[in-house]
Amino acid sequence: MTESTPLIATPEHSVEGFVREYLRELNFSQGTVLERASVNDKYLALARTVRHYLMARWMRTTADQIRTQPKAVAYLSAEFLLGRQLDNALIASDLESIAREGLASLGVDLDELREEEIEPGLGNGGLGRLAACFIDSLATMSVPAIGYGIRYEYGIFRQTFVDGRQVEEPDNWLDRGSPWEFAHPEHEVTVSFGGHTEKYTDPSGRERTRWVPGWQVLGVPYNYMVPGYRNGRVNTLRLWSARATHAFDLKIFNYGDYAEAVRAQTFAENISKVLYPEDSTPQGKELRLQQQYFFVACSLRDFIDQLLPEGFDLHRLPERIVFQLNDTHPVIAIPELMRILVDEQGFEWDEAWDVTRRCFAYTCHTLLPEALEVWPVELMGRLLPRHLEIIYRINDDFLDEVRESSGGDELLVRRMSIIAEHPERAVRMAYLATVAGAKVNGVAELHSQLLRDKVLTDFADHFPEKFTNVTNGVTPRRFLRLANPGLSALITEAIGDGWVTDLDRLRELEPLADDAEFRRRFREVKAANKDRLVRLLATRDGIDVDPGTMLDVMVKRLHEYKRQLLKLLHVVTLYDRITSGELAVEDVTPRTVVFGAKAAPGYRMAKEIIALINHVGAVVNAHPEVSRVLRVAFPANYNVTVAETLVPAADLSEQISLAGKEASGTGNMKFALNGALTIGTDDGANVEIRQLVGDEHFFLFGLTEPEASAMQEAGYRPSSYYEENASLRRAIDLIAKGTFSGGDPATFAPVVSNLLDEDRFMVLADYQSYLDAQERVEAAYADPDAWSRSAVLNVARTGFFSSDRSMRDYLDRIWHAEPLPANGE
Ligand code: B1N
Repeated sequence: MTESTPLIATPEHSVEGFVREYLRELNFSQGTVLERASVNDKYLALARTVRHYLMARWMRTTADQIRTQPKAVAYLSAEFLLGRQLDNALIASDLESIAREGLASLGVDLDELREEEIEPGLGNGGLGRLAACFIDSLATMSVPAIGYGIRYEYGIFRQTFVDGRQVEEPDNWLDRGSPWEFAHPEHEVTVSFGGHTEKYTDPSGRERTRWVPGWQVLGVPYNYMVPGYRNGRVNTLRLWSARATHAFDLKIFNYGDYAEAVRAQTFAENISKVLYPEDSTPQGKELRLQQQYFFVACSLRDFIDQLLPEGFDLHRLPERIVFQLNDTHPVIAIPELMRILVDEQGFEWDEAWDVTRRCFAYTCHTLLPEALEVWPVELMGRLLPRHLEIIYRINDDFLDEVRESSGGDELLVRRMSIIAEHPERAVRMAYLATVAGAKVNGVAELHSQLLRDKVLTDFADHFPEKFTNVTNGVTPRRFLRLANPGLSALITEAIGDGWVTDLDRLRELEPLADDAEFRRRFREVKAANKDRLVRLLATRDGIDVDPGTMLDVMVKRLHEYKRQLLKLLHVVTLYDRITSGELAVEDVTPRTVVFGAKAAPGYRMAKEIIALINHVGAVVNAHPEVSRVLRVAFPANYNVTVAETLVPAADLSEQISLAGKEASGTGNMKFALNGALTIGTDDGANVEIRQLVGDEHFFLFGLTEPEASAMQEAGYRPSSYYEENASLRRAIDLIAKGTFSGGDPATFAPVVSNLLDEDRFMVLADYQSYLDAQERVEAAYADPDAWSRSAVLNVARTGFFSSDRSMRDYLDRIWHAEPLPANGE
């Protein structure tokens, strides 16, 4: 056997072959028979069967990479929000109809088994989902790539509501078995923490440093298949799980302290126990820094020891790898590579720096100052003493360079220091990434511009060639082909199926926007998608939705900057106008406003806003008049699986962040691709969506970023809007006087005073403009033909937002790597 032709038993791609394989799995892996199998047994057997079909492609892809030693991309991310695996594996391997037919012949319903899968929720929101889209695209484009992350035992919490308030429950996603992963304890890696450093003289007389760690843990890799779409390729996602070292507990066992040994084990295994549930506002917790170092240390070791040939000259590392840093979470990989090269491999500092600088690139995902990670020097020094020394040295060298190029501008030097002095000494991870990274990119045009102009200004002046943009994208496989089979079939009938891997081809639909018959069928698909959503919300949440209403959807993490409150003020205003008699129900376009949002458990205001939405919803939905034309639906525990049914059903997509705050957004792209129209501000990727679809097919409102900044500088006074706008005043007064809290004004007083006294994200300033835009929405929706024409044009013109295009941009602008030759299917 040679590396390039691994010997794999591949099951036959036919209904009979599938059934044979399935029964073997049910009998021999699940240890049961069809007659007695639970739904979970049947699901697990199905997952394993599908896995078999991907195995040969996986092994072949891996063997090709080892044989040809191409430059590879390692995507380092603390989050991969994968969503369910079964559906995606079925479409990637072209097994859907075979599986459906085969199972049916055994009296088993494929759809019932699909529902059995608990999605791996190993991410918070957009950033984690982006990582999942990117590895899907890399596999589909045959790019040699590996995803590295953490196998959290508990993913993002399960959200429930008690009296309308969010309650979090642990997400025990591994409980019922995890058929998609392959543990490789034999490839465990040791990771060190704590201790101190010491100087010594090596045999050649050189002064060197070594790290004497205080404690260690093991990282066990778990491999996941990342199937390309029908291209014969399967890449790898490698997630690390923490274990106690054998030596550690052995020593304690020998002292006879069994309980202490078990405690130590728990301590070590805590590292990969739980995903931090914060989106955009990381808390500087010690365990979080442990997680970050744990997974990047494992990943670098793994790449160097497992994926490079033995004896590889690490001076040439940049020819073989680029580590893409998904935000600052993996940035500690930079001093880790320096440590490996200098302390372990005996490189001179400058040689090591030269290699390191060319191995990393950094993606920034935010503009919010509070979201930029900093680690207190005290903590870093205690947990990673050698890394702190290395960071100091990098900083010293860099600041010398700044001093020299600026003619000794000490103010500039202080501003650019990787070490902040106030409010405490701390390492600014974004600065470290910018100094060390070969490239720095933002995630949408506007965001990249603001990054240069406002957040990393001094760095953009110092390293203008480093800065670039790559606009985010989403995978058309999951978010169109799989989530929207009706629209997919309609598109394929019209233009063929090439769009699934070449989304620009959606342009060919443009002429059909003027074809009345096509529009009629498009509306039929939308109606069927709405029915599907109505069934889901009825069975999953007991929520009753009228599919005849306009579906107005706002789903994303709950954050003040995203402004769920602005949407809610619109709802309250409609309620007020109808109940006061100002508006007759006959004159209102019936709509269902759908919210989906999780709040970080420690984010008080976000949780108050969730409660307020639920309380307003309860009053609106119970009102005999109002509820004829307006309803609020807030299904708990919004996740990738829910998105797959919700997005294709939406008519209106709410993308209403304050301009300059949402780095990109990716939900906005999913909705547009599925034919929802957007009501949105000039923010993040909305800007590019509007440019592509055209002003007439997008409902723009609100301040622009320069206007909002100018207003903040001049001294923004939210109460002046309250005083001057009667409709706004009435809406806020309704909340303030307790209309939605059983008459108790105290319940939502914190939300009200936050709006009136501070309103950091200028909800009140944009209120009137938002209401006006909603009136334009109503007018447009009244003409179904014109609306569906706009919707079709949204689909036809947003192929740009495929994550395949994002990957091409990264390859051209940042990675300079090449796809492997296709592996014909
Ligand atoms: O990343 C997405 C963007 O589309 C969104 O606009 C952006 O808000 C999101 C700390 C984050 N930025 N920062 C985070 C997540 C978890 C965490 O612990 C920060 N997420 C984003 C993809 O580019």
